[in-house]
Amino acid sequence: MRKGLVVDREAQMIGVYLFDEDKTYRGIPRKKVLKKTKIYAGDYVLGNVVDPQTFAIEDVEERKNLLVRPPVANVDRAIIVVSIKNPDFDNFLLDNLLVVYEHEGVDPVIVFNKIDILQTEEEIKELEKWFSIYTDAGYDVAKVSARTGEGVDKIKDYVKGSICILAGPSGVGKSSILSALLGIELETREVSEKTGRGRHTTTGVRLFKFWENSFIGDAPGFSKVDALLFMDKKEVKNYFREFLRYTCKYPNCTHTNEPECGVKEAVKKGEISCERYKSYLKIIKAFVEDLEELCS
Ligand SMILES: Nc1nc2c(ncn2[C@@H]2O[C@H](COP(=O)(O)OP(=O)(O)OP(=O)(O)O)[C@@H](O)[C@H]2O)c(=O)[nH]1
Ligand SMILES: [Mg+2]
Ligand SMILES: [Zn+2]
Repeated sequence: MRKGLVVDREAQMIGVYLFDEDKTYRGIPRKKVLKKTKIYAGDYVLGNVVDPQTFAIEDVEERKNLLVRPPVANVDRAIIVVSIKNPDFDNFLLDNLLVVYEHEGVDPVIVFNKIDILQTEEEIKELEKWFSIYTDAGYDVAKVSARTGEGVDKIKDYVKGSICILAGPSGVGKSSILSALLGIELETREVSEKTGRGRHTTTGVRLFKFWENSFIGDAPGFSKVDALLFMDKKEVKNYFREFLRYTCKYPNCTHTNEPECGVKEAVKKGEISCERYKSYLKIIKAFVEDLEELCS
């Protein structure tokens, strides 16, 4: 049997890419396959070419992971696109997303798009503030404009040799970045003047071949993500990267009201940002008595 990658998945359509032929077939799953599992973009499938357009899918390989939004399997990296303005930056949404991706074993990269529309000193300061916060937390962060092309080249390096998806709120420019990367026009839409967000134009999932062994997928945006739908409260602390640098008196410390907590000490010293720490507390719905004092 031959191995292919599902690169197109929309409604009844399954596109299977065969590496050795550099060609995409229409995949038709055998009944026994459908009984076993659904088929997602990013799935590695085994089967045979049965005519010049058709690949009969006999089996689906075990997945490394399966993301829910977008529904893509075997994702190595996520490019999380956000903007400071139009739509406004939502750090709580970003922090939830980061936790979810770390939990799924996906390596996230943060891209601030639309830097071309930042004009006032205040807006630029805002960008620099969040840039430092996420860099200090241990993430790769890029400043980009899909419109002018600034910074787009840097993203190319992230995609190399991986299955990579663009994720983030609606209207931040995910499809525009993908168009800029690929040098083709994809469907984009205007951000609603009233709400700063808009209707989702991207439907279904498609992975575009970028280089040898590199695929990148676009997905519809969203306005809310709740990390607790993906894991237990107790696990969340493991997915705030910067927390892992510190040790606490109690190994199962939740970094809330325990004594001699290394994370809280780091917050107090300014080594961990209060914004990130507050997001953590908000995700796990915890209340810390001396928060004001820590973050003064
Ligand atoms: N000024 C400016 N506008 C941008 C930039 N990138 C995208 N836009 C505009 O922002 C709007 C939304 O862009 P999309 O690429 O459709 O955003 P998206 O994240 O794919 O949105 P969804 O598919 O709804 O999640 C469009 O009007 C784009 O032209 C940018 O770097 N600068
Ligand atoms: Mg889009
Ligand atoms: Zn602690």
